[in-house]
Amino acid sequence: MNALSGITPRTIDADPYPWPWNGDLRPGNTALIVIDMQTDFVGPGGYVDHMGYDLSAMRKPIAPIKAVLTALRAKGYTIIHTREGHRPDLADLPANKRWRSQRINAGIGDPGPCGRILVRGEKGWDIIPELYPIEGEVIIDKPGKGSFCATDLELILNQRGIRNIVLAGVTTDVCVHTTMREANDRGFECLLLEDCCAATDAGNHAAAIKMVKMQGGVFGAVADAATFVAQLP
Ligand code: C5J
Repeated sequence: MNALSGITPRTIDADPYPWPWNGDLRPGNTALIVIDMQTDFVGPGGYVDHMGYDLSAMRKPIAPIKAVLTALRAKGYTIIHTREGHRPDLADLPANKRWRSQRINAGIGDPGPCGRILVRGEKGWDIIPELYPIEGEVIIDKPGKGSFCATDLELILNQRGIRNIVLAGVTTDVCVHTTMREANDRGFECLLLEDCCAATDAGNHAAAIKMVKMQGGVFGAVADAATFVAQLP
């Protein structure tokens, strides 16, 4: 029994501690957030492709995320997907974000083979077919890197009684990390699934994973998809 809560602990083998901290892991209090698995980030002709990064690295998490989705759907866990993107009139696009993207030939709002880059409603902005949400799953449209900024994510998590968040998606060092930090500061208990994430730079991916685990798990803990699925209550 867990001294803190009186429950029989259920945890996942994770680094640097068995997750979650209090052993209270159930479908009723745990959500998976799949971050920005959009064509613009992992598909040909999208935003990341325009910037010239290696798409094969960005696509590696698709299979493990799919396995995690299948397991969580079967057990009734809450599943949330996010999409980074802007209004067609770009009223929610900070001028400096646009300027930086234009400097590297991936101007947000500019036309491309998948439609206007990172604009809501365009082909490139939507979630890839392999991981498309099914009925009943929550989709959060966010204008920024963090999933809590200018969205109703926190309200939805609180309405559902979610205390534990499992993170997957891209990119490890940007939107996944920002979301994890935002969630951690709000008191959510976070687990990052290492092989369900990717970054445009392999060194940044590794550093982002390392950062989570420092100081005893300063932002939470890290596990892999196979361990998570095998040990999921
Ligand atoms: C970036 C993201 N990297 N989803 N967005 O611009 O990480």
